[in-house]
Amino acid sequence: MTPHLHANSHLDVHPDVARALGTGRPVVALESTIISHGMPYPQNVATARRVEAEVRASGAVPATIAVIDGRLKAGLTDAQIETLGQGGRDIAKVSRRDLPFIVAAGRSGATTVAATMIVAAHAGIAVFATGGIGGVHRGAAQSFDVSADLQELARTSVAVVCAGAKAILDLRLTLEYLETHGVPVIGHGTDVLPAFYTRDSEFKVDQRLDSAAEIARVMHAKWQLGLAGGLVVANPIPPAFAMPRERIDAAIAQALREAQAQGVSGKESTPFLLARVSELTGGDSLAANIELVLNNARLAAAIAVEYAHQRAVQISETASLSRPEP
Ligand code: PSU
Ligand code: MN
Repeated sequence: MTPHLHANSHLDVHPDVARALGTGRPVVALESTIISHGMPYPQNVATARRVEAEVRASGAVPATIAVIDGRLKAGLTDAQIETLGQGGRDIAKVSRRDLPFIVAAGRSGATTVAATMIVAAHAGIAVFATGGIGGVHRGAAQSFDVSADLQELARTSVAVVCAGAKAILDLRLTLEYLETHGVPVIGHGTDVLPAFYTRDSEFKVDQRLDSAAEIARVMHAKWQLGLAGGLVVANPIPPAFAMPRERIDAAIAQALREAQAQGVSGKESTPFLLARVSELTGGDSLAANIELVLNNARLAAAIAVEYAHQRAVQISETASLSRPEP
């Protein structure tokens, strides 16, 4: 029988990231579909670099994740980020089902939340920051369009810090799906699920937690209980950058009508809607998008710092308990 090669034989962990992980220091994973498909060039590349800098300034090491020439990467070079940003929607958008094709063909691709969680978990990274997660699309009862991000949250043990989900999705059904699959949804300083450009929606989160330390304790508790799978940490956009609800709602309604008229479906659906909503709202939505990602990077770094600290304390307490009496 051929011995199975572990996923790590396909994985390159950047030396800075490997050093941090090896010494128990905090690391934050970052996705790359947001770079290639989520924002226009060159703002996408500038944002990716600012997000990495923000993670560093907050005391953690950033690991931007993608597939480059068939290799899973945890931590990219500036040149690799530039390539993903310039390529834009010509770059393959890689979710769970796409990973084997891209790796087998030695191609490059930008990882979605789902694929980024997979690579982060293989690398041993517990915290991940992004803008918005995928979810249950409006009209999913007919289209069956449910993002693979949700199934990944159900199975892969990574905490995903986001600004909630865009209202291009059915937020109520997205929360129902997460509940069914046992994925905790935490509101950071909020009782309701933020809707990306706006700080709130009409839907309650499972639990409001106001500090990174409390969030890290819930992560430890979940995984120590043997409850594999992710957590959603929903962090509202800073008030100064939140957008008027009516403006966003009108743009979303128009984008959805256009998508239906043009028969856009499958993996094209989310990038199409994101691009149309940002065109229809002009530069304001891009500015808001950038600010909420930076805000999520700061919170994710704070959570990663607390998570690493709590783990170090637990390890030293366990060691002193098992030490024989003098
Ligand atoms: N939502 C956003 N911005 C994004 C995405 C979603 O507000 O950039 C991207 C993320 O990479 C997410 C993916 O994982 O779209 C979901 O795509 P799909 O719905 O096809 O699973
Ligand atoms: Mn989909």
